[in-house]
Amino acid sequence: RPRVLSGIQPTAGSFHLGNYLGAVRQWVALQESHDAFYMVVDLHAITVPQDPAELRANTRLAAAQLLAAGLDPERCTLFVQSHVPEHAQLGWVMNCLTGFGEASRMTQFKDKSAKQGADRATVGLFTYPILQVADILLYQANEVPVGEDQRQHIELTRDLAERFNGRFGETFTIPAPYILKETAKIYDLQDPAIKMSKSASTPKGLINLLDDPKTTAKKVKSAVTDTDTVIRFDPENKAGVSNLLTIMSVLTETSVADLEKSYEGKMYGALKTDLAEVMVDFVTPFRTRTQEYLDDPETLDSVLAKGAEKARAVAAETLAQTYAKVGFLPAK
Ligand code: AQP
Repeated sequence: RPRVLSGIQPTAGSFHLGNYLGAVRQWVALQESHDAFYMVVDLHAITVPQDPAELRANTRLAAAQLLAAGLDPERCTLFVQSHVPEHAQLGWVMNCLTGFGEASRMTQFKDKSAKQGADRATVGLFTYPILQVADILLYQANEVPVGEDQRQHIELTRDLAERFNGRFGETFTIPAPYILKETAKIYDLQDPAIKMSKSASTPKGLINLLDDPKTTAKKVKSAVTDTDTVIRFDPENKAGVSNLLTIMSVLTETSVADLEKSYEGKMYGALKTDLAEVMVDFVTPFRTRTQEYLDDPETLDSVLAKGAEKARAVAAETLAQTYAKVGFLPAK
């Protein structure tokens, strides 16, 4: 079975709809066909300041949401990044293989550091894509299911894997991004020109899966559309409506073409009302399931402990090979 690896940050508490449709939904599907490794990336979370107690709680919350979304610890390996020290260890080797200019070209860092102010951005935030390279290469992943915003980081991973293999001999699998075109980028409901994101979106533009379902319905109903009236998929000219159609299409497993047909002659309000209902039907059981996992932290922690053990077995082997290739003297 080909291997997949991906991660999600525990920073915001609730996952948002972009995280779910762009990434987590694919993770659930891929555990059936792939040898799947999924992790809560707490090392990445501290690239921006975190309250320790909140970080701990959000790490469990992220794991609970992944299980609620359908990850099955019998079918995939689910773990917390900091439980596997090899991530930081391989991260260092990858740091030493990356050019400063090469790292400086990462657009996510440029965007995020511009928002924070250059003086407040940490070196950790700057090297975060390089830690991500290590995350992926440690597991010899063939594919990495992510949203479009991560494409550049997967490219960097491929470059560094090829560089290492070229310099030290065949060591790492070259991974490919696994990005589904339809859901690669879910847009902000209030500003469909930008991606839905925990940091850039306004509360009204961001659907948090753990929001009260009434709030979710309200946000859907007040989504920005356009002054036209036709319900048609046309991302360039009708970004808001197209975003709603994408979300509806995925959640109801109906093609966009069929949706366009069924909404022929209808107003935007009809689509929004239906989507609000679909969203409520989706988030209500998701919230309940998440809470059930949170109510049983012992079981949750033991799932994560088993996951870390399975992950470490793979990660340790890759790290040992890497250290040997680099020329580190083995510890006796
Ligand atoms: N709007 C989106 N559409 C599709 N996929 C998305 N992802 C995030 N936003 C969208 C994907 O979600 C996965 C987990 O992301 P993360 O943990 O790295 O979170 P993030 O990218 O930091 O989430 P945000 O909201 O985008 O955070 P900020 O505001 O900090 O940039 C990834 O696979 C990502 O592609």
